[in-house]
Amino acid sequence: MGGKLIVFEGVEGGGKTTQIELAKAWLCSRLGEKVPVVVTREPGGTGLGKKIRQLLLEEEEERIGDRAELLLYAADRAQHVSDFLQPWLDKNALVLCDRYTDSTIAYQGYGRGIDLNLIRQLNEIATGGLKSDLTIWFDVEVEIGLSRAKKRGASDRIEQTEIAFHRRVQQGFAELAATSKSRFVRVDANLPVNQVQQQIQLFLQEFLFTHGYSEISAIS
Ligand code: T5A
Repeated sequence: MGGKLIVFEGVEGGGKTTQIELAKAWLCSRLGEKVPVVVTREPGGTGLGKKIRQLLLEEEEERIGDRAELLLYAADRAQHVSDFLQPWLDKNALVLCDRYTDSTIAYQGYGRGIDLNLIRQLNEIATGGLKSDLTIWFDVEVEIGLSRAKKRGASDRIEQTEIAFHRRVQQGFAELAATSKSRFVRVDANLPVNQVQQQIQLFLQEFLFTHGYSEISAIS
């Protein structure tokens, strides 16, 4: 069957971190121990990645230039693919990943204005061509997402960027969803946690069925 990469994407505060854990628990309850289910994130899914994450998100006196930022995300991803994602996929795991290549298109491309083709090439280099099998897009209004993130605690470097930037990022995800319909699904992330969770479970149920996991579990 091979492992599968399921990515959670969207603007700040959409609820990805909350829902990825709920999705893991639900998948484990459906699949038992026969299929490993692992959770990871970008940036920061490896030891090197944790150091890169710190560089990217902590507020420093020296401003990180847009291209330097792009390359740091790419370095994090290259390490993540080779040391975490691919090894788990080779073990036939379901890998749930908080952000992946589409975040770079949306944030560094639509948000910062870096050429989209250049980013696609860089994504290709960093991933060696590894693509998500399913991308769940958390479509939340920018203001709602930012206020949730703010309530949670101190904002990081990117959350502090002006609102127009976050609107461009949102536009990026909307365009990606419209042009990559075969792997993108949209959840209405403005809704309460349990309703977002229900939408995700329906998509995951369909995904498991389509990819032959129904033979492993009690999925009907
Ligand atoms: N980035 C990343 C790039 O610019 N380029 C890239 O290539 C990549 C990979 C990562 C930053 O890096 C940028 C994007 C980001 O700015 P991060 O800390 O991982 O930083 O940021 P996020 O992924 O945005 O994580 P957040 O924690 O901010 O948002 P989440 O995970 O979407 O939301 P979550 O679950 O933490 O929820 C936030 C708060 O809202 C509550 C939660 O309890 C929590 O308090 N909440 C809800 N409240 C009401 N209703 C709901 N439905 C709720 N769901 C959650």
